Amino acid sequence: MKKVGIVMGSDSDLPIIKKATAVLSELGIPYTVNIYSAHRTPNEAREFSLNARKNGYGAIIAAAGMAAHLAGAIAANTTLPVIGIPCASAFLDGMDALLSTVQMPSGIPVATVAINGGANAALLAAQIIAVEDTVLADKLDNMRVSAAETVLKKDADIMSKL
Ligand code: RP5
Repeated sequence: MKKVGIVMGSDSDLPIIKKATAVLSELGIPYTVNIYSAHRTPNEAREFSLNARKNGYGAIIAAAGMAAHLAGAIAANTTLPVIGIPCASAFLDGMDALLSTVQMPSGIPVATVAINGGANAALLAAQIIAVEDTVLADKLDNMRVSAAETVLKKDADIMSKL
C-alpha cells in the first residue's frame, strides 16, 4: 500500500496532526511524520516533495499555520495529491492560514480542508489511496456506517436528555 506523508511546519502543529494519525492508524495506512517548514527549512521541504513519489507515497498532508505556505511549496515540487490543513494560531483564528493554503494559483492545486481539520485530511488521503485498493475502500464504507449509527443512537436518546 502507498504511504501517506505528513509534514507540519512546526511541532506546535502536533495536536492537529494527531487527529490525522489516529484516523490513518485506525485504517491501517502506513504514514510518516516530519517537521518541514516552507520558511525555516525550505531545502528539506523541497527534497521531501521532489522524492515523495519514488519513495512510495500516494498522498501528502501538509499542515501549517500563520503565513501557511507549506502545502503550496510541497505541491510545487510533486504531482502527488497534496492536502493542506490550515492550522489556527494565536491570532486571526486560522483565517490567515486558511487563505494562504487555499488560494493556490491555477496549475498547482492543494486540496484544503477546514481549519484544524486533521481528521478529514486523513480521510481524504485514505480515499485517494482507496481508489486502487478495494479492501481499504470497504474499511472506509464501514467507517461511514459506524459514524451514521453513532448519530442515529444520539438521535434516539436526545429526548431523554431534555
Ligand atoms: C507555522 O507557523 C507553523 O506551521 C506553525 O503553525 C506556526 C507557528 O510556528 P511556531 O512559532 O509555533 O514554531 O510555520
